[in-house]
Amino acid sequence: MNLFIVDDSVLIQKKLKDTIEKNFEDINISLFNSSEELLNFIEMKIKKPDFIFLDVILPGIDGLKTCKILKKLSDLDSYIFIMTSQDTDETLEKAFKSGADDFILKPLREPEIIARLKTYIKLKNYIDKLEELNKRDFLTELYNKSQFYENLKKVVYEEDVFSVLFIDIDDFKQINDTYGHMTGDHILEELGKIIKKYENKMIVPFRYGGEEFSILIKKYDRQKAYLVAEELRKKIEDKLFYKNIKVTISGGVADNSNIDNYSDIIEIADSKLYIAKSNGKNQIVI
Ligand code: GH3
Ligand code: MG
Ligand code: MG
Ligand code: MG
Repeated sequence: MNLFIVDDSVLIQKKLKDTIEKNFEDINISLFNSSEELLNFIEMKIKKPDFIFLDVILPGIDGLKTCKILKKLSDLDSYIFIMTSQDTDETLEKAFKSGADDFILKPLREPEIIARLKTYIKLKNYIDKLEELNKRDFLTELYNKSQFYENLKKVVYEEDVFSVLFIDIDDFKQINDTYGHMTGDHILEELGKIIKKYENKMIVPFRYGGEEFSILIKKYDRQKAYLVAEELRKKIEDKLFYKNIKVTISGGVADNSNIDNYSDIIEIADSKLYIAKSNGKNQIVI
């Protein structure tokens, strides 16, 4: 976790840094003497602060104004502690109106800093966990459809070359009808696990819908993505699933050459999948 300290007193910076380092592991601390230094650093997007300890009286832009600026930045959701020796209702009110998450009086008291930071770290860990859960489908543990769209939109401007693979299980309705829905779910779970093994920095799979999956493959054009898809198709064809049931998949691959926007690539991959189905299933089409 990243923690930024902004104070014009080097002594206070040091004291706070020592206190935190003594009591917490895995917290990376950066020090700033002024709001300008902090804002410039944040603008460079090298590091994102999870916590900011922000002094009120500073040379140049004061802490309360800076707090307001920080809270308006959409890609920043840092927890901001306002620190001040001004023990008045007015400062307290101003601090919270500026968007501060907490208010700490100077001189700083070590047990107070530790206790408050501990609480917020716990809270942050819960929030991170919930956010991660919200991104995934609980049956297969793959990322869900909304994540597919978010990732796709990002990849469109971040990557020069990438591919999308659409996968649909063949005759899944028949599996449900023959063995029941519970067995169907079990098979989906097993198949999801096979697909999840591919998840890395370059390959990101999603549960697109019921028995449909999509996979984003960065840096690969459709010929290379086809090889990944074929390997996956064979792996599934060769596996005996729950109750020794055999399962096959069909897939369509598209890459970002000649597309105008992200929905084009979905349409192309989907149309290739349709061809794979009409050509007899258990195959990948590019
Ligand atoms: P095709 O080869 O043409 O894809 O045939 P299909 O039977 O797989 O076709 P279709 O896509 O129309 O049917 C999908 C079926 O998948 C229908 C639905 O009951 C089943 N299904 C979708 N989501 C789930 C799920 O979460 N669990 C289970 N058990 N079944 C699901
Ligand atoms: Mg000061
Ligand atoms: Mg389907
Ligand atoms: Mg199907």
